[in-house]
Amino acid sequence: MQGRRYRKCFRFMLLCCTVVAAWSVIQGSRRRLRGTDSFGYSSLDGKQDSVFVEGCLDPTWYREQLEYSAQNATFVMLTRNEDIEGVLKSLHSIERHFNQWYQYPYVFLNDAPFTPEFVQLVKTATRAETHFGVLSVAEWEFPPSVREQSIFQESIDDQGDRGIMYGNMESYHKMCRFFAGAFYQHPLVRQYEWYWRLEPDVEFFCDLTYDPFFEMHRRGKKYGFTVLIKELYWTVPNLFRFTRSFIRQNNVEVGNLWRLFVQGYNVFSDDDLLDKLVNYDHEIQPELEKDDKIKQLLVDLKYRKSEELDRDATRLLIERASRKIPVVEDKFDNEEFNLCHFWSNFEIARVDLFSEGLYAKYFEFLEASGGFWTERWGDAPVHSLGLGIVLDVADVHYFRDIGYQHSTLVHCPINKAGSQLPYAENPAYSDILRPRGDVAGKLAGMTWTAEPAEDFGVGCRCECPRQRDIEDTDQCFNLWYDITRDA
Ligand SMILES: Nc1nc2c(ncn2[C@@H]2O[C@H](COP(=O)(O)OP(=O)(O)OP(=O)(O)O)[C@@H](O)[C@H]2O)c(=O)[nH]1
Ligand SMILES: *[C@@H]1O[C@H](CO)[C@@H](O)[C@H](O)[C@H]1NC(C)=O
Ligand SMILES: [Mg+2]
Repeated sequence: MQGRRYRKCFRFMLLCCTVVAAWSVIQGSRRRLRGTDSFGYSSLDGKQDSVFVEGCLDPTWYREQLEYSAQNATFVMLTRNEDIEGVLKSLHSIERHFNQWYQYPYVFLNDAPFTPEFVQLVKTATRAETHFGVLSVAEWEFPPSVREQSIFQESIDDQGDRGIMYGNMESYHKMCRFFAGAFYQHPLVRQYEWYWRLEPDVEFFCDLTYDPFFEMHRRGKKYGFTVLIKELYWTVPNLFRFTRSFIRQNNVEVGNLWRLFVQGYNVFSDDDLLDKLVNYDHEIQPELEKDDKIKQLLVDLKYRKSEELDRDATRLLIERASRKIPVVEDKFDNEEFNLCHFWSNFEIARVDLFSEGLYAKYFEFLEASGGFWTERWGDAPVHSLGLGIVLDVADVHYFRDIGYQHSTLVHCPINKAGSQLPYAENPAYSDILRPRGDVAGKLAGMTWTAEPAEDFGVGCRCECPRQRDIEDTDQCFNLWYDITRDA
């Protein structure tokens, strides 16, 4: 008897130790994943942009504030009937982490009619208003003048042969072209002032207890993002060439956000010749040294006899006179696209930013160039270059507090210490958030906070996957950091 009890107790202790050990390994590797050199440990707040709310608020209290007003805003998702599972997953995540408290409507768009089952399943996943739209042929298909050319199909097949990601999928080209242009003109989208773009199979990791549309409105922001990454070069080889032509032909003065998307070659703004000869920083010093010698030689020529002249400098002068201007293939007007772009599967933005004015004109120009089918221009780099044209840095907001995953990329912030509140479900929503027998639903209802909270954190009740944050893995983020520091 005694022995068995002892063994039982021992086994229990062993179990406890294992759990504790596993927990510390998890915590340790999480630390390593976001090492102290990680952006996660520093504030990114600056004059241009800062996190709207660090940590949690009580949404009921927030909505009762006098200055608060619900915005003329909607979620929008383009999707297919067969994506229903991923659609429900995204809906469940956004309802659980945000929309149970705010109930913004949804617009679902599709190039084919939604089935009654799709509509019915979506309606069981939210109490908010839902709209379902079918795209017209003009909105979805390339124009007949393009489709009827044999080069159209050949061009798309060729992109497949060259191994360009999604290059040989005609539907993917249509999708990108749609999101780049027609999306904003769609009557269901145009009935709103703001949209939040969603995709099937995305996940949110933190609670958003305030209203992002209202905060954007109140602070005069126009575009919000969560992920900034580099595009694959071979999807957009000529996008920047056409973008620069658009700028030149229309005498456009670009916004100061432009700097986020280009590598500039204007090294010597006060010396035309040097500027042509030098493209990269490491070339500056040697070129300046040569230039000094040549300048001195030109002075000496006037006052000295030829045998007194610096032979070395004479050689340099002759060399320069016969030197070709070094050409950088993708350089236009002294600039090159650095391939950085806001990842457009998540966007919170004003509809009129894209539906009107210069961006709409820019899209028409790109459409006429044929690049949506001769190449595989993504809507994301098109949006970003367009935004670079029309916006300043201060018009853009980084939703750093929104933990988000699409495909394999993750951004998930550290929780803000001292500003965490217990999760309180909207009682009217319990049946929607916890469908019977659904494990995900049960998990979503849990109230514990697994993440440690830290002073420099920004998140509210985030439960992050153990994966390196995109903030720390893509160099475009360094650029955002630098740009929001100054100017
Ligand atoms: N109705 C419809 N929707 C589409 C079609 N192609 C893509 N979409 C939707 O457009 C959005 C983006 O398409 P995805 O295929 O997910 O593209 P992606 O996000 O770049 O690629 P993944 O990394 O594979 O997710 C998703 O919301 C899709 O559901 C299509 O042919 N018809
Ligand atoms: C919402 O905004 C759209 C676009 O500006 C406008 O047409 C519509 O009347 C607005 N709706 C409400 C309820 O204010
Ligand atoms: Mg996707």
